Amino acid sequence: MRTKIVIIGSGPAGLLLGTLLTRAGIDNIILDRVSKDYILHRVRAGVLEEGTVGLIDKAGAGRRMHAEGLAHEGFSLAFGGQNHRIDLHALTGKRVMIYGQTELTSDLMTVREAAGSTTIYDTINVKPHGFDRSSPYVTYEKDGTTHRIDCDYIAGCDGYHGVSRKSVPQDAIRTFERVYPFGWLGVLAEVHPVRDELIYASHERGFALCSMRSLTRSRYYVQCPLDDRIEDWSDDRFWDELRRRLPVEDAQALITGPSFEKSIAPLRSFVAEPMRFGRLFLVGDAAHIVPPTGAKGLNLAASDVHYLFEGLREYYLEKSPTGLDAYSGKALARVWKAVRFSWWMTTMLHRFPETDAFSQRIQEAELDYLIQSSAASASLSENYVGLPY
Ligand code: RFL
Ligand code: PHB
Repeated sequence: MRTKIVIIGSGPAGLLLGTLLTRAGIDNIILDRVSKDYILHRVRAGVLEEGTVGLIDKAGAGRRMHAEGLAHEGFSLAFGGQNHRIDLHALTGKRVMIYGQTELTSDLMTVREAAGSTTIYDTINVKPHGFDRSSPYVTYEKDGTTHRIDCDYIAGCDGYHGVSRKSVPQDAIRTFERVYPFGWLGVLAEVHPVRDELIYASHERGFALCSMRSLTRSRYYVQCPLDDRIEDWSDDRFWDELRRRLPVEDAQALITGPSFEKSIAPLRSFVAEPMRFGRLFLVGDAAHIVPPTGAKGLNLAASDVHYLFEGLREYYLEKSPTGLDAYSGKALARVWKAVRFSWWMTTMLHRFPETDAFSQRIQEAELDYLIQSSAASASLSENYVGLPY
């Protein structure tokens, strides 16, 4: 088999890249190691930047998102028992879109299938080869047979645990990492969200986040110790803990119900440099991870896709390698700013095991400064809605 681009990974990065390429007439094949159904049930991100929304539109997959997604113009920072609204729209002229990653993935799959592009699920042992030479190819096993796809380029969109980054020689790659000493316990429940907008709450018992997927489905998180197990968290325990961390008005308004998804995610910052190795490009979580506090992971995957798609389009339609040569530098410049922002939001809003009285006061002063100073609120907002591409 031969195609122009083999995309490893059918998460948001791989699907968005594949859909944009197909629309531009550049053929591509996506390989994933899990099933379509598994991908569609992985509950993750919920907040899309305008740039991400624009790319989804460009891929022709935005119709349902615009009909069912919720455009938010602000969010609440809760601390000291009070809510403080950050007016994103007044401070930046921009909004964010609340739309679940699972819905987005489903929309992209539908558009891809309608266009007749190939996605191969349930593959084993996917391996990129020869990307340091002019004739790269990818091998994989399926139904007991080994297959080979020859291509011009390989896009490694296979997430943090994928094979692409691991295939690069150790001396060609540099990595940077920070692991945080806590996780997020998240639940989904079919209940009306406590407020119309998200609440990011800093509390002495730990961070909490009230998010949503729709007007009838809420997504809530509480900071928890890394060694906590899901079995230790009954729904009642979760709701009690969430209530304790919210301002009284929200705790009283909180509607609870049975959770239908519950999981614990560790928090980490990670960057691999560079993001290009000959004819292999790393895209999205394959190259970088951010803690979810800034809502940046999926949005960074989208901005990487933007730079790579433009580079590939220029290469095939204008015969120019300039965009591809600039990919790693451009993507990393934006990645590091989001890594900084996500680290800062995480540091400001969570309780760290080592937090002493001094650090505690510094956190309080920072939050107070943030809501008192319009310059500080504007800086937060500009990063939250997404820096320009
Ligand atoms: P994905 O989504 O991990 O997809 C990678 C795909 O590659 C496949 N794969 C392989 N395929 C073949 N061979 C192999 N060896 C393979 N290894 C892996 C996998 O099966 C999978 O299908 O990466 P991608 O596409 O880069 O997308 C990244 C986003 O999923 C991620 O950054 C976000 O979910 C992060 N995130 C958030 N991002 C936001 O922008 N806004 C948010 O509000 C937000 N909230 C979150 C989040 C992540 C969370 N968790 C669970 C860490 C909230 C949470 C709780
Ligand atoms: C979510 O809705 O899952 C979500 C929202 C905002 C974040 C992280 C996760 O910062």
